[in-house]
Amino acid sequence: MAGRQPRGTHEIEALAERLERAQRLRQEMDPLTVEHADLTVDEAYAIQFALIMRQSRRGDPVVAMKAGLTSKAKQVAMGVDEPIYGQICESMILDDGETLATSELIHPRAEPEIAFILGADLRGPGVTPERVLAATREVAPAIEVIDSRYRNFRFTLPDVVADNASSARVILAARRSSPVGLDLRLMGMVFEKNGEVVETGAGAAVLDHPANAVAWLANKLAERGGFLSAGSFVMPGALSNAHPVAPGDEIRVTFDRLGAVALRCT
Ligand code: 0L1
Ligand code: MG
Repeated sequence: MAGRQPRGTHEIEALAERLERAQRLRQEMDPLTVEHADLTVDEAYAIQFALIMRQSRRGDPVVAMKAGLTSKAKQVAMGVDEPIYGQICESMILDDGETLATSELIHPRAEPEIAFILGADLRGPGVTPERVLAATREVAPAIEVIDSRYRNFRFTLPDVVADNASSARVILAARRSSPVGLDLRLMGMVFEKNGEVVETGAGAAVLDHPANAVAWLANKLAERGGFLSAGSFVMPGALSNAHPVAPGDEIRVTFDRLGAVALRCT
């Protein structure tokens, strides 16, 4: 950052507008860092917040949060050692059984997650995984549909942060379970695409325990004065790779003891 002032509101808004336009027109764009190689992660979060503020002003409020890049595989692929976060607006949520209209997105991919539904606020700093579990009312099988606005899903860390961590759609199973008595670290998962097993995994793929990802998120949000609120939910990150989805595809994710969640694509 030495040698220049942080980007001002005008430039942050202009960059958010570019991302918003790509999303609205379903058109891939070049990563922001092609033109702005010195974009910092802090500035990228400012762009993300500007993007989400535009959405909220149009009557689409933030109802949940996500952590991304929480698995070793994704961190190694991106060359980073810290997760990122993004925000989930009301319009991004699909009900259990609802179909995904892939024509609304650019190049969607589905990934398996365990959603945490909070019964109490989580305010950092100092949130521990134990506090996360105590504040969690229920957990549910979930699928996140990610959709980078960047060409060929290629980007640097600031790019993906600005692009709201590739958030696109989220589907939670109607069936919910209390986390009490469950070992989410050892929770086994089978991910099927069109009846074929394409991935298997366990909860430990997510920062060693998905509650670690929720704790990280609560503590990270505290840096900007934010927190995770009771009644909202958190997507802590994927247990495996994401897989592209196209019209006609059916995704099914089954967890030991938690049950299954399915997604049909048109
Ligand atoms: O939810 C995620 O882990 C996605 C984070 C962004 C990276 C990607 O689009 O794969
Ligand atoms: Mg995810």
